[in-house]
Amino acid sequence: MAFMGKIFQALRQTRESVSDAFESVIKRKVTPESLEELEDTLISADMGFATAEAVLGVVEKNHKKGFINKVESYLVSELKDRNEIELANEKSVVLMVVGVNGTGKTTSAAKLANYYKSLGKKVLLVGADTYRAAAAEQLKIWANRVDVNIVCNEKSQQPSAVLFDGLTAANSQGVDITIVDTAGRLHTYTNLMAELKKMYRVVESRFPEYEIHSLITLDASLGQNSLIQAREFANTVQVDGAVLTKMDGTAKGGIVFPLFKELNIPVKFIGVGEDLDDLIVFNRHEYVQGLLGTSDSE
Ligand SMILES: Nc1nc2c(ncn2[C@@H]2O[C@H](COP(=O)(O)OP(=O)(O)OP(=O)(O)O)[C@@H](O)[C@H]2O)c(=O)[nH]1
Ligand SMILES: [Mg+2]
Repeated sequence: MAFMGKIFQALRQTRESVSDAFESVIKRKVTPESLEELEDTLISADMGFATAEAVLGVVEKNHKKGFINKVESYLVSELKDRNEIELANEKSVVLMVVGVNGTGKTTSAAKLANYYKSLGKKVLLVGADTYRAAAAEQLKIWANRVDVNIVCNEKSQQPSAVLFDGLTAANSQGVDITIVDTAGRLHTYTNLMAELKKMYRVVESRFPEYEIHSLITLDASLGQNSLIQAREFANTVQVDGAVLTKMDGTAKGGIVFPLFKELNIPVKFIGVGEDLDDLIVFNRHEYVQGLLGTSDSE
C-alpha cells in the first residue's frame, strides 16, 4: 500500500489535469467540444495521439454508462503486464544504466542497488562514467550509503576497462547483480555511442555467463523529447526498459503509453525524488489508477 500511495502522489500533477478533463466531460455530457478538450489534455500529458484517440473512442462508445472504468481497463490493457526484471537463477545479471546527460542515471543506479539489496541480492556498483570529473566520487558516496561494494577507477578513461574490472570482481565476490553507471551521452556523440556498444560487446565476449539487462533513464518532464532519446538509444544498443525519472515534478506522466506502444519499451521503474527509496516498481494498474484518480488511496 505504501507503493500505491507513492505512485498516486507522483502522478498528482498529471492527474489534476487529466481527471479534471474527464470530470468536465461527465458534467457537460459528451459533446464534440468536451471531447476535444479531453483530447487536448491527454495529448498535453504526453499520452500520444494514438492513445488519446483510442480513449475518446472508449468514452464515446460508453457515454451512457460510467465510461471511466472502461477507460481504465483500456489503458491498463495498453501496457505490459509484467515489469519486474527477471533475475536469472543461473546466469549473473549485469544491469546497464544508460541515457542522456542529467536524466538521472547515477541516482537511479544507486536506487536500483538499494532496491535489489533490499530483496536480498548481492549487488555491486560499477562506475563506468569516466568522463565527468566527479562521477566516480558521486557514485562512491551512494555506494557507501547503500552499503554495497563499488568498482571504479578515477584514472581510467576507458569505460570498457572499468566494466571488465567490475565483472571480474563480481565473479570473485559472487555478486548477483552488477549495476553499471555510464556516462551521459546524446545519440549524436558518435564516439560515445560506439563506446557504449563496446561495453555491451565486452560483456558478450568476455563474460558470456552474464545476462545483460539495460535500462534507459528518461526525464519525465522532457515529454516527447524523451521519446526521441529512447528511440535513438534503442537504435544503437539493447534497451529493455526505462526508468522514468523526476515524475515528482511534472504533469507529463503520460509518456509511458507511447514509449511502449511505439517503441516497445516498458517503463520498469519510476523515480519520484532524489533519495534512495524514491524509486517505485512500475505497476500498470496502480499507474493508470493514479492517472485517472480511480483509486481511493490518497
Ligand atoms: N526530483 C527528482 N530528481 C531526480 C530524480 N532522479 C534524479 N534526480 C536529480 O537529477 C539530477 C541529475 O541526476 P544524476 O543521477 O546525477 O543524473 P545523471 O544522468 O547521472 O547525470 P550525468 O552523469 O551528468 O549524465 C540530480 O540533481 C538528481 O538528484 C527523481 O526521480 N526526482
Ligand atoms: Mg551520472
